[in-house]
Amino acid sequence: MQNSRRIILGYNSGVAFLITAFAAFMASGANAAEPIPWQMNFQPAATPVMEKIIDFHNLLLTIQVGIVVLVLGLMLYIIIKFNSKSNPEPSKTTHNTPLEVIWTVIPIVILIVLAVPSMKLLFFMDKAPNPEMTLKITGHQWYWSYQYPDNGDFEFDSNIIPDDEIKPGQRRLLEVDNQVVLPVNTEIRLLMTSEDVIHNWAIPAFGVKMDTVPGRTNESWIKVTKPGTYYGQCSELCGVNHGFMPVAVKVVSKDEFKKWAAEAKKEFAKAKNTPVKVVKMKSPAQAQLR
Ligand SMILES: [Cu+2]
Repeated sequence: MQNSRRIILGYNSGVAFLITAFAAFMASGANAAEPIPWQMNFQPAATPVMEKIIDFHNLLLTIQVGIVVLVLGLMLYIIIKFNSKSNPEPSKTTHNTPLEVIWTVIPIVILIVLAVPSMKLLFFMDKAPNPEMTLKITGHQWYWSYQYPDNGDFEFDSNIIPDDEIKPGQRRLLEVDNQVVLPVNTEIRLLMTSEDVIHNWAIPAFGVKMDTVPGRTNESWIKVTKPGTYYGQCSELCGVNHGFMPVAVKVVSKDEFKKWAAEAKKEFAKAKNTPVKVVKMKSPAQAQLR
């Protein structure tokens, strides 16, 4: 994608931009679960919720395009047919009852057509009917901690990998020291809260973006259908390091998850009493703030 950016800067032509944008749009479907340069569409869905969100988005888009085309067509028709040259003597009509009924009823019908699937989706996203396990997520300034109450009740912190420790191939600002590991094809209840201010646990490929509020537990759910590593970020302004508390979830087979959980329980039991690691990010924005 670096090349395409250079094309645009080099030729600075609208056509090159359109070609690049289209290429990025087509390429965005092939990527796993992270933002890519020039991405024009959603990240590919990894959960039933995100699949439904994308379907609903496409429905909205279809209706919107229909409305735009209809209104544009009517305007062109009026401009051509009723301009002062072709229609020198305008009609003096001020009311047309059937027309007024139609232009009131059609928008109502459109709103109902939108409201029904929208509510259905909201209820579907709300809760997992039969969760097989729970993951508890706590937001902190500025890292996440995760607890596995059904798999040995261990807990660990997940901190960003700062720029000076990032290894080749790792994603800057998205990689963490301890990834959340979860089993594939499992209905997982997510319980979220915060220790200090409001954060927001969000992963685009999962269709989850939920506030973590101090003193309150919010619930969401996921059922990841494809193994892989999925990235997200805190999505609620939570202070100076808001941009530096990414979410990284590694989804593995059920067997691999069991093995990982057994090991993690031992590993994180030892780490329980160690002080919280404070990660210092050196970004231009922070340098200015100091
Ligand atoms: Cu935050």
